[in-house]
Amino acid sequence: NLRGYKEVEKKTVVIGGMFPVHQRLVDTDSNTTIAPESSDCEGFNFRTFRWAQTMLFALNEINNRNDILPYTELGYVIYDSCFTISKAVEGTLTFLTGQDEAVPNYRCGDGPPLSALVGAGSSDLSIATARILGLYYFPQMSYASSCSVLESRFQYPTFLRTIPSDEHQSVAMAKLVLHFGWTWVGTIAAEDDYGKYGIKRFKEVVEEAGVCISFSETLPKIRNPEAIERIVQTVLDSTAKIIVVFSSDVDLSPLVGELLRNNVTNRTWIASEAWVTSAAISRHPNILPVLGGTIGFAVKRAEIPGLQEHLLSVSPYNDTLTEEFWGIVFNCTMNYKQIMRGMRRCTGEEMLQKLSNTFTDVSQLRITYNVYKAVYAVAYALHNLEDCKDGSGPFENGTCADITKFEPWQLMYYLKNLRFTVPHTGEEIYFNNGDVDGFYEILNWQSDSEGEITYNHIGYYNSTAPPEEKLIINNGSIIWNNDVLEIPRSVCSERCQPGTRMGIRQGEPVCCFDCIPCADGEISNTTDARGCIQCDEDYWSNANHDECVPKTIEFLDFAEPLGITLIAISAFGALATIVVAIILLMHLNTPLVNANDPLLSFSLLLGLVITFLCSIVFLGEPQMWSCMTSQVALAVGFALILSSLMGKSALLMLRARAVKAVKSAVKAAKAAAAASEQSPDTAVIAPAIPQKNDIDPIHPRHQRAIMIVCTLIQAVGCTVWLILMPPHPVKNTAAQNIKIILECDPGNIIFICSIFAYDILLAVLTFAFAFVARKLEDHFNEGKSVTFGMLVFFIVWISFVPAYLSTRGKFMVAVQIFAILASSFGLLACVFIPKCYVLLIKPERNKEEMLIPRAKSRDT
Ligand code: TCR
Repeated sequence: NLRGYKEVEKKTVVIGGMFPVHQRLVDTDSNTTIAPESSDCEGFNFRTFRWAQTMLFALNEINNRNDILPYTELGYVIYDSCFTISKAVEGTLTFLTGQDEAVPNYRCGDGPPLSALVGAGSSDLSIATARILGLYYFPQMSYASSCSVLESRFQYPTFLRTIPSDEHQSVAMAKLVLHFGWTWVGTIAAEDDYGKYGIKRFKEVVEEAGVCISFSETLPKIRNPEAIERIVQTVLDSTAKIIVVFSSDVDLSPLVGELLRNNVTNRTWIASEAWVTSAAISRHPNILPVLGGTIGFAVKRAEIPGLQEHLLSVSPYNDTLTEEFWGIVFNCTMNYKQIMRGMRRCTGEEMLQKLSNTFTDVSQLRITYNVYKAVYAVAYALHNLEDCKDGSGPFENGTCADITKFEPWQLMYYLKNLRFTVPHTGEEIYFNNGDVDGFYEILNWQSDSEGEITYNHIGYYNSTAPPEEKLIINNGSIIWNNDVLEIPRSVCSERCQPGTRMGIRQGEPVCCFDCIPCADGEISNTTDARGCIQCDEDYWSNANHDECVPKTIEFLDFAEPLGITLIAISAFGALATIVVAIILLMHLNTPLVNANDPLLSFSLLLGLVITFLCSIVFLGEPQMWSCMTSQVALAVGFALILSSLMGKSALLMLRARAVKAVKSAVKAAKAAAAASEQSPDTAVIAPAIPQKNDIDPIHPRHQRAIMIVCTLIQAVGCTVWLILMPPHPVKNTAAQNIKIILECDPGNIIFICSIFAYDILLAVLTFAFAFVARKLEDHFNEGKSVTFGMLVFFIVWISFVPAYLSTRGKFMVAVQIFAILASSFGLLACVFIPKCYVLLIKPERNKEEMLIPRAKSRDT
């Protein structure tokens, strides 16, 4: 422990200091057979030793000034906390009690009053010491303990610090991550309060903003190569390109070594304040490919005039620490035991100036500056305390504290209400509930011409600024890892483009997702859409699924090739029918035309014309009128055709039966005649030979009545249908996704079914009649041709059903028209071609004789 206060005529006040000059305790066997001793420390740290020397420098400066504490000399006691809690606690107790063997709550002798403890370095140490010091309401002024838990004045009532709380730094880091749009980061924290609380707060803020943490690792405090290897493996395995490290340089160093060994490049490291300007990290040989491009937060930097001279002037004879320092720097010793063992002896004349060493490097005075500020804060508080005029003092009855014997809480009062400007830098310091404002410089690790790392200033974070101005970064001045200029990306899954939606992966963070294409009829028009939107009824998704496009409207148009063909065919059909009608008209008085009621032939032809023409009405965009006419015209047309045919075949059937009867009667008469010839005495009653009326049992009048009644029934049915539930055009959006099919809705399914069922009934009856008459040889075989025509009709409509059901959209209409045309053509051809053949080509057959039964009956 360094001690330096001399009893001069001036009053003396002692300031305590605690610095982690060594890095760790020497490993000792835990052996309880001998009395345990306080462990020794090892791992001399030049950086923290500079902090300790800065305290001495500041005290010197203050003691030499006449404006601060003119009547008081500042003494000091400095302890080495060795980065360990036990040493820090030990030092605190020693400091409080003044005993090397610390006895709590007891202080021997009347030494100069103790004022405050500057320090304890890292947060866990300060937390431990602050608890003890808090018991006595003893002020503690920390320069590096930034952990946010130390904000609590309830738990640490006398803790103050010149370093901003990590609350600010964690938020700043989170803002930085969000600023660059990274959503997939890894975190590494030291296994102490600094790392744990710092990362915890960082995670809270980023996760709230939707960033995911790829991995969270903890750096071991004590040597643990396996754990370090595991961390490196995690870093390598992870797809996160951004890694946030909250740790002191001492704890991070082993990991950096391992990263170098594994050549882990292509990552961007986000540094916390404790290692961002650490030479122990950045001066690793070949560090650039691994840690180049690192971005970190650093507290304010300052130039402290005279400090470098002070540092260079340390002499090995000052105290044990300087002696050890000297030995390490110059690789020599002053310990005679070691000299005996052959170590080089230090001359004391070695030149510090010649070395470039972290200790003498004053380019990054950040924590060092905090130490400087801390010492000044205590000094100014003491100054104010000394300066107090009795009667106007802050304490009871306006009393003041006495600088020679004041209570710690009295100094605490002055520290709390302190406001002063730091010499040389002009920065104004005050404590807001023990804390200072959060201000960080943002540094970027770039390489200089010699390949050494330089810390380039790229922006700053100011916690007191309005929200949007807190983080100011000059993106352009950043050089990323591998000398890349564009911002690295770190996402678990690439964004989902429009047309897809984010699909969660079970058991993985929300930032990791699959992009699932939207289903047909659904779209997403933003990136990273959570779900797809169903298109409206008349719309459908486009091929990319990023827009709803109107469905194409479909109907069988006149103008398209299929439509034209159908029109042509039906026109041809209608024309052919008319031609047939003309031929019949021209031969109106011939036996063939007259054999069966010619009027029925013409009504049949009229029906055919109607059906041929109505198929045209099926084409085109369905309208109210076209829907109504097409179906009705078809139904009535067929009714007309079928009832005409039925009228015809009814006659044929009856005639066939009559002919049969005549034949058998003639036969019987002949037999009777023969019998009477053989035995004339036997009276044989010859059966009566049938008369004309028997052979031609129905009059054309009846036939026409059949035709008219049957058609009328259909016409009435259709009229009722049209009045009650008329067919109407509809948009069919359900049948096909991408199209709206314009079609006719029958209005009422029962009506349309019964109307066509009626047609079917007529057809069946006609067929039955004709079938019975098919063998009638006379009559130009009309029975046969009607039978045949009806068969064609059935075949067409039976095959229509599956064809119709298996087509979609406008082709249904086409199928329907084909069926209409085919059946009409079938009937036209079967019924009328034989007739025309005879009329035009074989007129000689057009004789009465062809009507054998009639001729016969006339003969009789
Ligand atoms: N606060 C850390 C310790 C620490 C430190 C440093 C240690 C800080 N900065 C620089 C060594 C060097 C910031 C803590 O534990 O609170």
